[in-house]
Amino acid sequence: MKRFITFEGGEGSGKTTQIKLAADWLRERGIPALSTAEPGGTPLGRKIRELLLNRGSWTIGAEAELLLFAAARAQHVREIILPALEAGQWVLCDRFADATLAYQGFGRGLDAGFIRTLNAFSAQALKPEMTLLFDLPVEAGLARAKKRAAGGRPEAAEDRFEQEERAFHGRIREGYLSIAAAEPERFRIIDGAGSVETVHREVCRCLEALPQLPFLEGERA
Ligand code: Z5A
Repeated sequence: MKRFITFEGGEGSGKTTQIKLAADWLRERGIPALSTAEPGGTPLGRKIRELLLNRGSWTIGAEAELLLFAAARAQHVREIILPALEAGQWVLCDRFADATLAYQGFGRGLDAGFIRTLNAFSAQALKPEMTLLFDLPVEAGLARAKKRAAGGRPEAAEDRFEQEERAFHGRIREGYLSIAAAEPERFRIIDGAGSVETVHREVCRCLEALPQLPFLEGERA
């Protein structure tokens, strides 16, 4: 069975922290897990990421932004995700197609129908088996991101998305919750406000609940 699990949420919701812990947790149980992220994951994706997060000075319109995320995803799916799934690895992905609907659809106001079509095209119709949505009030997420940016490392400086107004981030949060409500069988909504350990335990519970986990048989015995 192919295991493709995505981690989604607004700014500072803790996805990146949790995906690393989840991948380690799986590997400790003998499950080959690949952890990857969008935009990025491939050399082309990393170039596109630099353009998109743009801590420089050029302008990117909403339409160009959408197409750049789609291009990064198309390469990521072809070069990394599908081969890993074919090789029997579990793939954990930090953001995927739902992010495009949340950010470019709900956030930027681009047409949701077109985004869904473009998402299916760029992902070769691949859909996650399960999506963990880390939900956190906007202010709390932005405060975490600001604290990280204040750390002084250039790569942690605020990016184009973090510099957006609060209302933009509010639309993203509501957008994610409505995408999740439309597909309750795929989504698990996790309260991102708890401690790293509490949230990790919740993630493990979601992974353990997946059917036919070989390691669970051993742990229960
Ligand atoms: N984007 C898009 O518009 N369309 C698309 O199709 C795709 C993406 C795929 C990518 O930015 C941007 O691209 C993203 C959406 C857009 N922008 N935004 N916003 P990115 O990859 O650089 O960043 P990100 O995906 O937004 O992640 P993030 O800002 O790094 O946040 P995170 O992954 O959710 O959280 P984190 O890195 O795990 O934690 C953030 C900080 O909080 C960090 O200092 C942690 O130590 C701390 N943290 C984490 N968990 C906790 C808990 N539980 N308590 C306290 N502190 C915590």
